Amino acid sequence: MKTRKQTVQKRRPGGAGGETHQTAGGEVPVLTTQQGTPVSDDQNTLRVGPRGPAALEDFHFREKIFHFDHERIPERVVHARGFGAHGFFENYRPLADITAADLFQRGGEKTPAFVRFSTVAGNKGSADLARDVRGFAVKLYTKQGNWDIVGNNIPVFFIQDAMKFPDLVHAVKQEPDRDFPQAATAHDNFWDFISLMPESMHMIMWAMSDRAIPRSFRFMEGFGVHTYRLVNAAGKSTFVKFHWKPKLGLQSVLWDEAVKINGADPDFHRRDLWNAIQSGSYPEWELGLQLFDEKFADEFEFDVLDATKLIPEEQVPVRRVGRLVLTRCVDNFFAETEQVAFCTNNIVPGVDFSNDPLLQGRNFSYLDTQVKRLGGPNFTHIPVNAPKCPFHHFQQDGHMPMMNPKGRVNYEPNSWGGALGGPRESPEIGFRSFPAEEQGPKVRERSESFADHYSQARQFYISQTQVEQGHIANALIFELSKVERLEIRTRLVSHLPHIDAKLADRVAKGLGFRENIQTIQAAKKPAAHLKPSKALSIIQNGPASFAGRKVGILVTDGTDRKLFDALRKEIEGEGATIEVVAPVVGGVTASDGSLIEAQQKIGGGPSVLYDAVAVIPSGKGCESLLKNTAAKNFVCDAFAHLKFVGYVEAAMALFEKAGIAADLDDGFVPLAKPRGPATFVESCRKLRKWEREKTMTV
Ligand code: HDE
Repeated sequence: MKTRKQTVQKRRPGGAGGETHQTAGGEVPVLTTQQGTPVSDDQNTLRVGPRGPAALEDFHFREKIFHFDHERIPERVVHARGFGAHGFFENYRPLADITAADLFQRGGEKTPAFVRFSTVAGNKGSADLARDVRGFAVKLYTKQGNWDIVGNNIPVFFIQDAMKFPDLVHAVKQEPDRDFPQAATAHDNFWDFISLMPESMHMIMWAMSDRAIPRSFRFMEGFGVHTYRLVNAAGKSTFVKFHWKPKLGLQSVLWDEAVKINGADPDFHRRDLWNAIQSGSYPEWELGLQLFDEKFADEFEFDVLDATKLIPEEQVPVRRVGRLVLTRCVDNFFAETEQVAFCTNNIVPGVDFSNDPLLQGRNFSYLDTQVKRLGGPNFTHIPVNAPKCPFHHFQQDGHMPMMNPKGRVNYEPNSWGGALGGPRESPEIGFRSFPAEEQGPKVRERSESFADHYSQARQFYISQTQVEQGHIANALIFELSKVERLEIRTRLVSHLPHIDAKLADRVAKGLGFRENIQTIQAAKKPAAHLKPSKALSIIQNGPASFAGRKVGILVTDGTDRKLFDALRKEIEGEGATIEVVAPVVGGVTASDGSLIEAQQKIGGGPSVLYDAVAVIPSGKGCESLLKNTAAKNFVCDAFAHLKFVGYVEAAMALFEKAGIAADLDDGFVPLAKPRGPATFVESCRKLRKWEREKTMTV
């Protein structure tokens, strides 16, 4: 958009009706229509007399309203709620022996990237902490074209064949007659469908685990899910599964926290990513490759083309080959995050597909959906979607092309010669599909090698700590308690004995079943010999430090300034941040008369927003908190959510009033002691006082 800078006469600030007029001048550009015509008055439509009918010739009004009427585009069918950022991928060292992909040829080379995280089921305006899979879609603008790795934060999927995707999505989203529930799997249609799809059981274990309620996008893994191929210059193919490993380790929230965060800050994940990038703490992941050959694929006890299965890291280690760093928020959410179009079919020379039937179906779906969403075939002209390398082709016209080919020639072969003739194919560097031998009858048939639906679900479950197993059981009980039809609850629970007998009993008990569980017939007898894999647990892959986390410090007038400063220094020294929570957002007067600025009023900054909290009121200040419900909830929730709490003696009155004083454990760290703040931060590295959970029922 062109702006005009010209000085215009200042007008009185208010119009005849008292409306506000703000005018251009100096550095302030003149408002224009889309055609560039300067606008004199943006407050009033053109009328016949100040109280008369509107005039149709008011082109400025009509253009403004017409454009507004067309502001919305269809939101994504799934993954509608998302948040994106720019960054780069840096390749550690050349991988030419494995792949010809240009971005992997040189060590230290940086490739621009755009990443969009998302939830799956919720609509665009839904809350961030829904229990859901998170999308982890990466667009790499390589020198040989755009490569999209459109993955999730869970390495397996619900279904084995793309044919079932519309059914899965219909079942999970709002029920069609009532249009609720929003962004929730806890309803009849979802569990009805799932209970009839034994292949989804492995994914269900993941979706009911804390993986589905991550604390931050920064603390979750990403997975390409399908088996892909990497192909080197000599044409040798290696199978690969892609992983993104977060530098800050894994972390999730508790379900009760998730529920409360959704109310306190429905934008919790977006705000977290935005703040991290804006403050220069750039989120980072390492790209990991699980590489294996045909021989391994043949010998592995599951089919590597089955997206409901993973390959344990103990069997094929993850080789870390580079890092992805997010360094820049978008300038405009709609232009970039909303309009970015990921397509699994966007691959580059050196990368290729496998025959995974889910992947093959996705290769059609993504391209197709972008045309619907973005309004035509020229969505690749939108800057966030356009390659950053040179590109030349003869595709033209359609809705709103921004760069039709120049010159007379728009076809080939042609005889115009040289540059006049336009681009031509390149057998040397052009993309070639790996010449896999394919043969067989044309059938609609699921391979028998896809028939084991429970063994890896069991492996996932037994790889979890006791705490995590408890969370899976509780999630199933919660979700199924929301299912109205008893036969759906019963059918779902009848799958669980194949995964773990104790889990099945626990869920049945939690649902108040009066009859014994009838185990459902399995297509293939589950294998019990698979060993636990530590890599599948969150708690066993936590952070080494408290860096990147946030502490909420509850203060009042009279708070000890020295202690506050010492605490802040210790927390910031660890690479974590603080937020000051006070009775009023204007802040408090500390013990030495200085002002401690606050970022939150207590009710606006509940403890669910923080990884740990410190409660450091003065004696008198604490008295004023005793009748404050938000203050009581602050400490009560911090206790219930197993947080580490730093405190001063004066806070005991509040703990007393909140009913937790008698239950304090060593997760409550006295700050006034020598090394108090240091001890508190050291404790926080463990993230949660998990032992406390045993003393509570959920
Ligand atoms: Fe998607 N998926 N999907 N999906 N998916 C979409 O594409 C689809 C699947 C994933 O931030 C849609 O642009 C089919 C697996 C992400 O823009 C749509 C099947 C995985 C995103 C679509 C799957 C994903 C999408 C909706 C089964 C993990 C968000 C809007 C065969 C590996 C990308 C859009 C973004 C989005 C189709 C299954 C990840 C409709 C048919 C498995 C991260 O095209």
